[in-house]
Amino acid sequence: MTTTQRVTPSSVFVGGPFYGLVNPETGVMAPRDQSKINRIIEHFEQGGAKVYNAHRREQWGAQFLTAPVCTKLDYTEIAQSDVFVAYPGVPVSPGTHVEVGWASALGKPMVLLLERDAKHTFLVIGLETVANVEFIYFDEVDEILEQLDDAVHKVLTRTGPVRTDI
Ligand code: 5HM
Repeated sequence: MTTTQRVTPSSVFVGGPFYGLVNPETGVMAPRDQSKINRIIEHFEQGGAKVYNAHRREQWGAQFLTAPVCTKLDYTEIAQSDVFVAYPGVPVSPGTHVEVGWASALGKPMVLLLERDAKHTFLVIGLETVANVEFIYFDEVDEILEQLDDAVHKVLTRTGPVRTDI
């Protein structure tokens, strides 16, 4: 009997809504919003991967870097990562959409986490035609974690766009 070994990443970039979620009164993201990102980070770190993430790096809003510094860092870290995993966001995260564009153009394997029954822009939903991407639709973060390793395995073992029939 042959068993298929799951392929796991050595490094992951985790993106998602940030600036719009920082509460001006506390200066940081709400605990529930932090947790949505943190649980994804922890999942990969428990699997032994190096995780790049701006939210934690910038202490959830308490230690924002300057725009030029974080832009260059994020681009470099995405380029260095085996896989890009992100919440494009509801409401939409402008910075994450920029990152999705970079990751696509860099040919980076991607897993995008999409709120079920919400509106997502056509250029994200249509990414399968030009990128190696898996979508995970969710209501709760637990649902993401159940599917994440399979989705990552799929993108790491596939080359090129998912759909070539269009
Ligand atoms: O536009 P928004 O802040 O939601 O963009 C979030 C994405 O931009 C994150 O995935 C993060 O990697 C990056 N970002 C960052 O690195 C965003 C901000 C604030 O806009 C920041 N550092 N200070």
